[in-house]
Amino acid sequence: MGDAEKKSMEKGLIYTSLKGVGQGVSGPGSNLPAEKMQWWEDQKFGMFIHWGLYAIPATGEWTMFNQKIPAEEYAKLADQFNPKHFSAAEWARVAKEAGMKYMVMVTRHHDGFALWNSPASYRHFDSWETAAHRDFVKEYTDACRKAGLHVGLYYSPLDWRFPGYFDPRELPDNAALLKKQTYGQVEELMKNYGKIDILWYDGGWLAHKGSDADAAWFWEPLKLNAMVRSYNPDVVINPRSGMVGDFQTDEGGADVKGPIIPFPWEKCLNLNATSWGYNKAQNLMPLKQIIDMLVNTVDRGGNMLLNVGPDPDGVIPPAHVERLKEVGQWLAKNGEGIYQTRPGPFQPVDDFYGATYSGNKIYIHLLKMPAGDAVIKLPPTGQVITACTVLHGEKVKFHQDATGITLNLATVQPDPLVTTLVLKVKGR
Ligand code: FHN
Repeated sequence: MGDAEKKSMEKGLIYTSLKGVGQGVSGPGSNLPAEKMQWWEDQKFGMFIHWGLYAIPATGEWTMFNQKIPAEEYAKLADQFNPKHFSAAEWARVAKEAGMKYMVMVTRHHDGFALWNSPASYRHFDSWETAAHRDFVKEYTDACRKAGLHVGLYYSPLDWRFPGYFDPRELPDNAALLKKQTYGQVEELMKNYGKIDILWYDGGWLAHKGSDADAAWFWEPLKLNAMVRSYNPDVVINPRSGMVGDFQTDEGGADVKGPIIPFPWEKCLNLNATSWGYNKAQNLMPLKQIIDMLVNTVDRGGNMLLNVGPDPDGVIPPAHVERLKEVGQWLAKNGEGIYQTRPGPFQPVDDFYGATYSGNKIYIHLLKMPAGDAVIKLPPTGQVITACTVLHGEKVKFHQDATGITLNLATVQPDPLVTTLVLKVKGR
C-alpha cells in the first residue's frame, strides 16, 4: 500500500481523534434535519461494493497509482472489461441473505472509469462506450429497488487522469475540466437513475493532501450538493465532498471502542482486508470479528458498511458469499436487538458488552460471558425492569436496586458469537 493510499485512509478514523468530524462547509438546507435521518439510522447494516477495471489486475483499486501506470496504458483494461456473469440481482440477493438493508456501489473510483452511460465522462471512459456496452449503475439501482434495499451511489471526484488534480493552482484549465466532469457526472447519477437514498463521495481531497474540507474552495460543495438535492432532496450525503456530512465516517478495520457517539456515523470496512477492490491476495475477516464489529458499532449509534470486491466477471468470491451468509444467520436470530434500535441506555464496556433499546425493550449484547461467578452488574437506570430473558430463549434471574441491575447468567447457554439478552421495561 503506497504512502498516498495510507495517508488517505487516516482521514477516516474518528472518535479516537475525532478528526474531520463536522469539518467542512455548510449552509441553509445543506444538511438533513434529524427526522430525515431516522430511516438511515434504522438500517444499521449495508453492503459496500468496489468493482471496476482494477478487478482485472486483481491488485486492488489503487493499482493505477501504486504501479504508476500511465492513463493511456491503464485505459486499455476497458477493452478487456466485459463481464459475462455480472448479476446485480445476485449482489442484492447476497446482501439480503447477509441481513443488509442498503447498498452503496462504487460508480466511479479514482481511476476515472465510469460504470454507467456517461456523456459527461472525460474521453468517454465508461462501460457504455467500451467493450461491455452496459450501464451497470442502471442494472444495480433497478436490482436494489426490486430487492427492497435502499440505494446508495459512491462517486470519486478525484480522477488520476487529470494532472490538474495534483496541482489545481498551477494547472487551472485542466483542473477546471476535472471539476466540469464531476458536476456533469454527479448530475447524471442524480437525474437518470430514479430516487437515490445515499450519496457517498470519496476523494475530495486535492493532490492526496489535506482534508476534504480543505478542498471546498475548489469543489464548491454547497453548489454541487444544492444541485444534488434539486433532484434528490432527501438524499443522505456523507462528509467527503468538503461539505459537512449528514453522517460521519470511521474507515478501516480498527476495533470500535469507547462511549456512545452522539451523532449519526458509519463504520466502513473490508471483508477482505487486503484491499477494497478485488485482490488475488485474500485475507477474509473472521465471522466473530464481523459480528463483534457490527454489535460494537450499533451499540455506539453507528451503521456498518461492509465491503465486497467482485472479480472481473462481477462475481462476489464464493468464500465471501458464504461468510456473509453466516452473518445473516446470526442476524436472523438476533436482528430484533439491532434494526430500528438506538444505542443505550447503558454505555458500552469495551470488549465486554453494549446495549440498544427499542419500545419497552433493552437489548444487552454480550461479546463474551462474564468470568468467574457468571454475574453481570449493569449500572442503575431510571427504568423499572420487569423481566429478563435470553432473546427468544430462557428466563434470566435478575435483581434491581438503587446500585443497578444484577443479572445471573449461570444458566445461560451463550451464543458462540454474541449473546443477546432482553430486559423488559415497565410502562413503555
Ligand atoms: O482511496 C479510497 C479507497 O480506495 C477506498 O475507496 C476507501 C473506501 O472508503 N476510501 C478511500 C480511502 O480513504
